[in-house]
Amino acid sequence: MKLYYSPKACSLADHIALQEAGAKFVVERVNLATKRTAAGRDFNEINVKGCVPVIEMDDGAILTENVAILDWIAAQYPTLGGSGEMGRTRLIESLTFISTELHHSFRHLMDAKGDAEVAQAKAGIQTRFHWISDTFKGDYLFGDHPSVADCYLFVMTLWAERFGVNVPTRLSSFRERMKGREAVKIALAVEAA
Ligand SMILES: N[C@@H](CCC(=O)N[C@@H](CS)C(=O)NCC(=O)O)C(=O)O
Repeated sequence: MKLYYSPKACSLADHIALQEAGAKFVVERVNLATKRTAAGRDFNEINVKGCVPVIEMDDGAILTENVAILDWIAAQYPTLGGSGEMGRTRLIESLTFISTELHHSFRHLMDAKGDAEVAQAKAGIQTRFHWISDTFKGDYLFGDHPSVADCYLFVMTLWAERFGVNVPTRLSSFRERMKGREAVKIALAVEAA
């Protein structure tokens, strides 16, 4: 299995989740500006949408979209899923919120022009971080161990740090807790290399 990624992009969530799972996989870096992979392939031929993450299965099948990839990883490695009777549904609920509300809101911030637009975009992101922080069931979204949704949320909190967006204390503690995890350290080191 191969994960196509771009350093510190949203694909870091999938990278961390695969590390947390102990999955057997390789990674290949994508230059999103040139749409070339490290091996020199045209990335648009791998994913016509031109964006990471992409998982290439051993049989050549291609899987795209964070929500689908992270849900697939949780299905293979159930300790990374949601817990309880509604576990899968709660997981999809969190993944969808992170994708469509948080991840998407960062696009508004990146596109914002002028102080007023930047302040408005940051306020929108902060509101969404507050909403999701109120759903925590413990140190992580679903209790005392991380799920694939925590991996995705962690990347959003890293982006918050990078773009100067304040997050609630529960989420800054979560960010530091995640940074201390071996899987996170490995994924970050691989992407920094
Ligand atoms: N709908 C996709 C969006 C993924 C996405 O936004 N990827 C960004 C990096 S975080 C990307 O590859 N953008 C293409 C580009 O910058 O050219 C998903 O949720 O997986």
